[in-house]
This record gives sequence, C-alpha cells and structure tokens, in this order.
Amino acid sequence: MKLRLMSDVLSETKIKFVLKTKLFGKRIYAFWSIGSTNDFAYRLAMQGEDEGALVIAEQQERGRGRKARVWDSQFGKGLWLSVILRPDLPSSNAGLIPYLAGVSVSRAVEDLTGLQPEMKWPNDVMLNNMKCCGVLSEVNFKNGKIDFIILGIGINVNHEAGEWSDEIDKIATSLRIEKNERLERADLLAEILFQLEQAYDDVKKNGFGQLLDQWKKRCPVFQQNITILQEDKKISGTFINLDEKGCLLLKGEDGKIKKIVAGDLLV
Ligand code: BT5
Repeated sequence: MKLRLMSDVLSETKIKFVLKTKLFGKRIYAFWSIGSTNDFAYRLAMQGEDEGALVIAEQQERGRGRKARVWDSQFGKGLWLSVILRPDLPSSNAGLIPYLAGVSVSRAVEDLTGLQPEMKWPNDVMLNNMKCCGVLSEVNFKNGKIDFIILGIGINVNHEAGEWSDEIDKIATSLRIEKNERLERADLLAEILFQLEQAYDDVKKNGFGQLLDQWKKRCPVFQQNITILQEDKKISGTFINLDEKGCLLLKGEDGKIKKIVAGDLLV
C-alpha cells in the first residue's frame, strides 16, 4: 500500500516519463503543496515564462473557482494543474478557451475510462449530473492583445464518496466513484495534456467552430429550456447557441435573444 501510494506522487520525473506532448509540460513545476496553481502560473507568466509551462500540485491550500469561490483540492486525490498559453489569436477568442479545456478533458476521460462526461455551461465537466471537473481560465491582455492565458483545470480522480464537505459531497463526484476503480493520475494527466495540445493546434489552424460543435454535442441542455443565475437574478429561455466569443445565446419567451457572458446554470 505504502509503495503504491508513494509511486502515485506526480513528481517532475514521473510526469516527464508519461507525457506525450511537445508543448504542454515543456517546463514542469511540480509541487507537494501550493496556494493555487493558477496564481503560481500567473506569476511565472508575468515574469516571461514560455507557453506550455505546466504547474501541478498534489494539494492546493487556496484552490480557486470563479469569483473567488473555493476549489476543494485534497492531497493526492485529483489533478490540480495550470498551463500557460500564449496564443496568437484575436483577443475576442479568449472566452473560448474554457470550451477547449472541457472538450479535451472529456475526450481524455472517455478514452481512459469509457465514461461519457457531459458539459455544463460554462466550464464544468459532469458525470451522472455531478461535477467531476472545473476550469478556471484567466487572461492577461497587453496592448489589446492576449498576452497570456492561465488555463487551470481541477479534476476529481481518486476521491471516494464522503471525502468532501457535506456541501460539496452533494454536487461532486470523482472518476473513481463513477468507474468503481482507482485510476493512475499520471496516465490521465498525460492524456488530458495530449488532447489539449491536439485541440489547441486544431483551433489555431481551423478556428473554434468544430470544437464548439463538439462541446454542444456533449451538452444535454443545448437547445433546451434553461435558467441561468446571475448574482441574485434568474434568466430563463432556450439555449439556442454559443456565439463566436463563447457567450451563451438565450432566446426568451418574447423571442428576443440575450447574450449571456457569465453566470451559473441552474439544473
Ligand atoms: C470552477 O469554478 O469550477 C473552477 C475550478 C478550477 C480549479 C482549478 S484546480 C487548478 C487551478 N488552480 C486553481 O486555484 N483553480 C484551478 P466554479 O464554476 O466557480 O465552481 C466552484 C464551485 O464548485 C464551488 O463553489 C463548489 O460549489 C464546487 N466545488 C468546489 N470544489 C469542488 C470539487 N473538488 N469538485 C466539484 N465541485 C467542487
């Protein structure tokens, strides 16, 4: 047991050994414990770190979601990682990066486990209607262009039921819970970065159209009636499309189309 646990640690050497990417993981910053991988990657990027650098930790003490929400990042249970992107893309494309992450994680999970993740707008990957992965994409602009994007991904891998607080336990799941077996986090990491690199190369060459189609195919409420919560306001309508900036287009009962930039989908 002890040996197995030790070998599960995601050291730089172990990560290098399993990676099958050229760009992502070119530099690896692997931590036992860190505040937030996104914060660390942001500082690195500000200091000029190249695209492709990977920051990963066994545990985050201050893992973050959107709007400073807490992201539960228990030691050794999941993948808590951030990568630095410096895409030569129009700044209007920045809001599409979370979709890139969602589809890539979903493909990796599908390939390794046979499970079929679903997308929940804007940035969740779900299994059985429970959240197994969240994405936090943070952009820094310079002279009106994208300087860098920190793409943070948190995925629950080897948690067992009851290992979160009561509040999170009600909405979260892990791959282990869904698949009923423990997973090798290193293999999943390698596959996620591989899928991410392929998808990233593809959108840089061909645009985001196909990627967004993939996302919509995996989203069970696409073209259905939904309700979105923004602060304390609820907006309902039909989820008719995603636009070229990644906004959700919602058609109200009055036939008018609203662009939703941010919010939380109520189920
Ligand atoms: C997210 O925010 O889902 C983005 C999460 C991104 C986490 C990664 S880990 C690596 C990198 N470094 C960071 O500091 N962050 C990124 P949001 O959509 O706002 O959802 C946050 C909500 O998800 C919380 O308010 C909880 O309700 C729930 N939650 C927290 N921890 C969870 C977990 N481990 N699994 C499932 N749900 C969780």
